[in-house]
Amino acid sequence: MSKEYNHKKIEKKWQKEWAKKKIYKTEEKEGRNRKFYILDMFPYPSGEGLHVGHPKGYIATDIISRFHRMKGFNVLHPMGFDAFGLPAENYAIKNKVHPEKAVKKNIKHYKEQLEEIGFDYDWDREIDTTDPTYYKWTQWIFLKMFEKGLAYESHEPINWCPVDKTGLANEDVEDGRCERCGSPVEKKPMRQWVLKITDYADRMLADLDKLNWPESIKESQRNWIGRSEGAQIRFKIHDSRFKKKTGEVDVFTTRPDTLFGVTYVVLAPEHSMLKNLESRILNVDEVKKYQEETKNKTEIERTSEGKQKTGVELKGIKAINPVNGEEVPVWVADYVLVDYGTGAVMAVPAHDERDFVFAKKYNLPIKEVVLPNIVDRRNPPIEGKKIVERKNIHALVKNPKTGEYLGLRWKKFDWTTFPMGGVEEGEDVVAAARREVKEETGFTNLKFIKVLDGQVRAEYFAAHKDQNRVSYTTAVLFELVDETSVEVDAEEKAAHDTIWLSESKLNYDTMTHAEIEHWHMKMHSETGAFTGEGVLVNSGPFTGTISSEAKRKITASAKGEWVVKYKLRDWVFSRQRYWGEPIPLIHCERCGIVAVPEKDLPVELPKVTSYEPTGTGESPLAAISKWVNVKCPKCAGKAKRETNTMPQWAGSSWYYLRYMDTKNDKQLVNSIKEKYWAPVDLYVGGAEHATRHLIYARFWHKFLFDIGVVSTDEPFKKLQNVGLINAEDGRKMSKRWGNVVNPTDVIEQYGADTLRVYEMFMGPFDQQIAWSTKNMIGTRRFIEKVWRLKEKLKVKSEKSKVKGGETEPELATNNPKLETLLHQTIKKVGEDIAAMRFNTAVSQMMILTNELDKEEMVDEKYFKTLLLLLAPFAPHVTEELWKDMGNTTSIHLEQWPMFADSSIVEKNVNIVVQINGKVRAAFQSSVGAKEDAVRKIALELPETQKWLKGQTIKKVIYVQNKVVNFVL
Ligand code: ANZ
Ligand code: ZN
Repeated sequence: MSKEYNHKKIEKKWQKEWAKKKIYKTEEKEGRNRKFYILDMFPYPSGEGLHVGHPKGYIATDIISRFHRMKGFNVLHPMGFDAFGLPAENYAIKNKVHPEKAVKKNIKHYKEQLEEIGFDYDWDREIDTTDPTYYKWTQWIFLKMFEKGLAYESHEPINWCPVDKTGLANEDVEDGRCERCGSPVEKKPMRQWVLKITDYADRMLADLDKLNWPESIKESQRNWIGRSEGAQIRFKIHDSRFKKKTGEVDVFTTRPDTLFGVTYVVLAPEHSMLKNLESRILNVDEVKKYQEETKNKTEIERTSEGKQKTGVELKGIKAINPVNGEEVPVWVADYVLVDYGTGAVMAVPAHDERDFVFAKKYNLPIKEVVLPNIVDRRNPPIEGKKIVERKNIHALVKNPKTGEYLGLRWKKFDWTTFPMGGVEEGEDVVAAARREVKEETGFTNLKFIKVLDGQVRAEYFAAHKDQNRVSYTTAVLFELVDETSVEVDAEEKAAHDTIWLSESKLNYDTMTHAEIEHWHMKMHSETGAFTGEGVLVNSGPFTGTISSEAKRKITASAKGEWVVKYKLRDWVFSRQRYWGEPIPLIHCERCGIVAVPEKDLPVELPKVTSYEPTGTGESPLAAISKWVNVKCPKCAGKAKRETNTMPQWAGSSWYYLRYMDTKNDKQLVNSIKEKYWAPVDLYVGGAEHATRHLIYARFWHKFLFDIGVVSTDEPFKKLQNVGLINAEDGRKMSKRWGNVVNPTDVIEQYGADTLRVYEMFMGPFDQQIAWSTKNMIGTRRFIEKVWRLKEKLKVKSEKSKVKGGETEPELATNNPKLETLLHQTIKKVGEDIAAMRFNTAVSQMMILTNELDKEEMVDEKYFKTLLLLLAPFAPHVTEELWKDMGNTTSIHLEQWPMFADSSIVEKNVNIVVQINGKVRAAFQSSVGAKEDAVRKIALELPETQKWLKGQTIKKVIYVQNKVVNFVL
């Protein structure tokens, strides 16, 4: 064995050896409680191959997989390729190769790149979603859905990408743009197949609670499913010339408590009712023109915030508010979407932002019916005291020179207030505010700025009057022009002093008014709508009721219905492209739509020479008459195949099941095998799949559960996200920026083990971090140090032999400190792997290595343990050293070391790394670690290196168990 660490020799050799001996071959065993199914999101084999960011997640799962195997688990850790869909097809078109060929080549390249990294995949279980023996089952699932009525044909307008020339699902659209190519999405009516995912909305939402997934992903799914509870309320529609009912329209509202504040009703431009009203709308041409204009707008143009809202009033048409019989105008406006709720809204500009903006633009009335209701926390109402209602003003007078506000400091009470007081009968609020300022402070030269929209209702105990007050307060904003003032009368003077308050003092700690927080927010907000809940005013018999109560009561009174709506839309499932699974249906002239019989699956994608998209709404398959024309399976009459294909997401919606039983041609998965492996114990992948793949897979899985194919109702028990690796320049790695680092190059120069350990050591696993070749070299040094430890092992033991025990060499075993450190390390590395804190596991192994390195000679036991702990991270070098110690079987099939009773294991402490006294990093170390050990680790941390770059350390201050501070 060579003395120098030569990764090139070692790594290739062991990869071959492992493959030859099939040491990672997985089979079901007895005793299911020791199974562990760990899964990576399988890659889309693009033409560009992997960059160093891609394998980060795979390295993590590989470590966990190896760790579980060493702990005695039967591990399933498979890999495959997701190869249907647009990227492969576009690549093929661009490079003028058939997608099938391109995909084969790309998969081969990907697999080579993955193999170089030394993963423990059982390649006998590899899958490829474009393989007919695989997609036979994708088609089979579709047929089952069709059978159960969950796949239906529709002609609704859908999202259409003009560049990719295909229809898209809502999940493929991001901020109104095609998720693939970034073009603005259009609406296009076309024939399509749709999957009824909405039937599963409630279960998909409820079951999120039982998943061990990152909270952020669960929250994205909740928002995507978008459950809203509210009321469906029916408005009668009148032809205003005849005051006669001509129809009715349902609106969906989450705020039926605002029903008395409705000042108009809006229909979406696509609302079906408009057709029926045509003959009665006086300005029908204008309305039709508007509908046409809407069609040409993209989704972003219609809905993005801050966009000008547009609309047209339906002249001659009125809606009747069911709760009070009030007649309100009806508008058509594109800020109302046809496919949400009922496609119509009751507009309440006082309490809804969009309605407010619209009402301001078109001069529609704004009627306030809900007031914020504040119960004064410091002076809450006292039970049993008299309740007195008051109408108040608060005068907010700003001195523009200083930015300060006029206040009163009360003498008898611990109060700080604005000038304030009651509004007299018939007095206008602005006049009342001027009067109070003059009476209380003497100032008379005020410039009126504005009345803050909306009153505030407040409940408090007024100590000076010994009564409970319910006040309705309006705030009036002024600017002080100059200090012109009149004499303040003696009584007022005795009550308070005039003071000036900086804006930072306008809060409930300084001010007595509980309303202040609301004023402060209002002073800086653009809109006037109060969108919160509160207490009802101007609402007939419901005035004084709080929103939460009023919602149900008003719904009942208006004969409305309490309903649940979802934002989730059914899954538009057909693509007008070539490279996808054919949808296994046949259109028969006589029998209609007929399923392809199960025995005829798979319906293979025909080999073609022209596969470019047509853009006509037809798939390229439609042109292949030999393939299209078939006999009807039912009546043997003339029939045609469905020519749309499935979306890219189809094959990945169930692939994790196929790994359990890849070769089965009778069943999607054998149920004994399924029961053995399911569910996936840990799934690792990118957060970008939160509302696409992870939604679709849960939907299909629940369906398969319902029809008895799988035994669990959720596919992935635990999910973990990978933080991206950015390029050294901090940007995303991309061919476009020319900043891509290819793992093949890194492996060639530094080795796969270095790549693996470095990617895990870079920082917390789920966080984004930039690549640094320099830091990676630090990791390589660590591996070299481990390599050199073997010298201490051999040379020393030889020496001791020669010397014949004359002077007993000091063996590390006799070192109790080291003994403790060893057990701490076993414990920590195991716990950290399980919790995916790989970076701290590595730093702990570095500490142990550094300590061992200080010894003159190292007991085999220590070295052996270090190798076992390091094996999941650096499988090649550990295997080589293991063999070198005389072992004949693979280290990867060994048992994970045990640590001694926790009583001898000291606790770890968190060491903070400071640079010039500023905290820059932290890591875990054992209690009582010596300065040089701690300093070494601290210096190797990527964060520290970043801050020290090129500078000299003048001094190191170490506070044991706490801080290491580098002074520059
Ligand atoms: C009256 C109202 C008053 C509303 C108020 C809000 C505040 P979420 O929570 O997202 O479900 N809405 C209903 N259907 C709509 C559609 N097709 N297009 C655009 N907007 C629609 O939102 C429900 C609220 O969004 C509904 O409640 C409705 O406005 C609006 F002070 O009704 B609301
Ligand atoms: Zn037929």
